[in-house]
Amino acid sequence: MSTRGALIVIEGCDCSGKSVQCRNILESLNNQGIPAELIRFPDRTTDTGHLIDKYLRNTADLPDQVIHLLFSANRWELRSKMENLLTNGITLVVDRYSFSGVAYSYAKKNGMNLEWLKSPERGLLKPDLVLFLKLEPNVIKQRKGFGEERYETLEFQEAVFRCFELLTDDTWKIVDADTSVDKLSEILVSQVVPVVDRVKTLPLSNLWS
Ligand code: DGP
Ligand code: NA
Ligand code: NA
Repeated sequence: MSTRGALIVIEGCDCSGKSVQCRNILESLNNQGIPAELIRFPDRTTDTGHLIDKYLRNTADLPDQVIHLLFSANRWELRSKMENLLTNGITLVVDRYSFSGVAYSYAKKNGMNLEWLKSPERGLLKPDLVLFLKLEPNVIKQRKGFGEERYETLEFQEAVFRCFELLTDDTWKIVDADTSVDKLSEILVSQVVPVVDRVKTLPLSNLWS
């Protein structure tokens, strides 16, 4: 019988170390003979991704509702590719997902409610595990590169952090990210491997449905 891969999502505020950790997790899984691939949202290489990239670098402006739907569309563009990889036994390590989608938009506090914000995400694949890298916005603020893009202010990151907390469920693990890169990678990998094993014969399901 063929078995599926696991859908592993890494979430966190800006500069919480997600991208480095995603690469380390991937390398570690591959070293252990677990086939895995990296996916990152937003995917700035697609047509929607180009516009999202301009928005984030402040060279394009869009209404909050429009950018919300574009980020979501950017995830929908990859849905079938992700499903194919997973059903072919490939584990996916995903750098940000629908939780960033809802948290970053909700943090704008402009009247878009949680139900409205979640709605375009419904039907995307449900992660088997969400690893949330928890780091105080005050620590994040000191990190290299912070402040370069649209959302990177202390106040906004604090709001995003509180919005993420509203989205936690039993697939989430909150991990203290204020530790060395290697130690953190070790902790994350130790969370991922049992999940890869556990979900092998479970069906895929949809997020928030
Ligand atoms: P990153 O490349 O991971 O630093 O993400 C770029 C920025 O985009 C970061 O500030 C988080 C934000 N972001 C990621 N996904 C979404 C989303 O779906 N909606 C909104 N509004 N922002 C997002
Ligand atoms: Na960023
Ligand atoms: Na980043």
